[in-house]
Amino acid sequence: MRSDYFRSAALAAFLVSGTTLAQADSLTLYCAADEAWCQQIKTTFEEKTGITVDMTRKSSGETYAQLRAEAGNPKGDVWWGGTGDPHLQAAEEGLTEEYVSPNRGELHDWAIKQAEAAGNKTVGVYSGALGFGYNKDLLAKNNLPEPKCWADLTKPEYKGQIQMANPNSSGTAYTMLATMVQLMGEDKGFDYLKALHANINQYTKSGSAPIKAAGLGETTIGIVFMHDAVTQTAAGFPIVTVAPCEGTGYEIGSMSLIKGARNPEAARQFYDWALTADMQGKAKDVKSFQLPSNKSAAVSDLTPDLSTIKLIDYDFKKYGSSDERKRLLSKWDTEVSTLPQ
Ligand code: S7P
Repeated sequence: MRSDYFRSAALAAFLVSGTTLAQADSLTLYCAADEAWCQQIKTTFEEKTGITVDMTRKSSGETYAQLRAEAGNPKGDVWWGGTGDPHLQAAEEGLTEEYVSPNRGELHDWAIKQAEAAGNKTVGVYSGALGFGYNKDLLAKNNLPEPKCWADLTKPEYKGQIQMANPNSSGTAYTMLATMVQLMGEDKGFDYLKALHANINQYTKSGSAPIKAAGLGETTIGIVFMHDAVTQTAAGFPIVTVAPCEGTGYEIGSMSLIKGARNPEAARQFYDWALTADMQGKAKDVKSFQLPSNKSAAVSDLTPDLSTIKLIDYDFKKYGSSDERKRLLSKWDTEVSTLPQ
């Protein structure tokens, strides 16, 4: 009798709202970090809460494009990880939801600043510096000098030896593009990217793919986040990580709640948990060596020490703005990617 009553009430609510009833026990997660870390997060959250997580791993730029495409009928609940710039762009375009977690006080200032720059529509979950890595065996075999600086990568001896991702799909590669513009000024930065293009053997979709390829001996050098190069060394590949001598940019890997989410309660539960020291401290177990945003999270000895790296004052607000990101990507498409090699 009672259960009949609840069934009819649920049916009436369904008919009135005209929408599918949300299942409180499920969550759709868009994850833009490394596959192993995304899997760990899915499994750990499921075990902890009993909530089933439908997780899709895509690169940062691709995830942003998916949110835009689904804006009229959102399918995801939370976007976790990936570089901060596209999260900021999504916030500006109203694709994500404002939220201040009760756990926010546990975070480093840089993670909170990222949230404030976006009217609390995103938050920093980790950080890491851009750089490159090389396969020391291949370098020796090809009789190449050790590259130490960004400038070295445009030298003719490295022709066909370097891989990076496409900045349209990859947050890592967009960080590279925005870094060169900030480090050298726009004209010189684009001159640099054009000269580098002559040495690139492939633009990959995912940001960490170039250093995985270097580990396997398919390319000598990969332009990636330094922590992604360290992952390959930790996995036993002959990879050396380089912090470029001129200085470099960095990311604030971020997390955002998707506007119009079907499971908003589960999404907030995930969000709060993803800011805890316990959750963030587990990254190193799957060889993800970013710096966690929770001040008390365990940090691996292998995590690159950002205080010893010459970092530029990366302007996240400007380079994560919708107009600037679109402008730079379209300029790269027309002026760099179309050049002959
Ligand atoms: O998990 C490693 C990592 O480098 O991947 C993220 C990256 O943006 C996702 O890959 P794409 O470059 O393909 O977008 C970084 O946030 C993260 O540190």
